Amino acid sequence: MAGTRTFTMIKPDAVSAGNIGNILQMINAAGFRIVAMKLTKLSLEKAGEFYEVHKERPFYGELTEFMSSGTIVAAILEKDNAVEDFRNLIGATNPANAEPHTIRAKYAKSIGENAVHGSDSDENAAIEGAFHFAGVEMF
Ligand code: 3AN
Repeated sequence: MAGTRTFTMIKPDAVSAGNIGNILQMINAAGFRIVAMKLTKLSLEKAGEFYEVHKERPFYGELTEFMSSGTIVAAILEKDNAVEDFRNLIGATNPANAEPHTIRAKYAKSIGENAVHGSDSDENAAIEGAFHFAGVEMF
């Protein structure tokens, strides 16, 4: 059975462009409940840890530098079929390929600076949520 929670980050490009409110509005309108949320900033080391799975990819350095370049909003979201439904809401990694109604089509700048993160599996959703939040911060 598909899980009910996913993890997201509103990335530095979308925060600095003033799009936190617009993106949260789309998340709420799509029926997600906010379980945990905070404005935070990753150090280069922490960004490296978060994206450890991409360590061998050519864009790893660019990705971790970008993700530690400014504040982000981290959040845990709840809804039936959360991981898949949220991936559909955010759209393709490359905003040029994202469906027009998606968050990335509206707010992402490029494949690297693509406005939002969304977990790719129930297992990673749990790991990523626990990376940013203690149990007492989840409601
Ligand atoms: P998604 O975020 O759609 O799950 P992944 O997991 O393939 O995509 O990549 C993680 C992050 O790495 C992306 N959100 C994006 O910021 C960055 N990224 C992916 N592919 C590239 C690329 N070709 N060049 C630069 N950055 C990339």
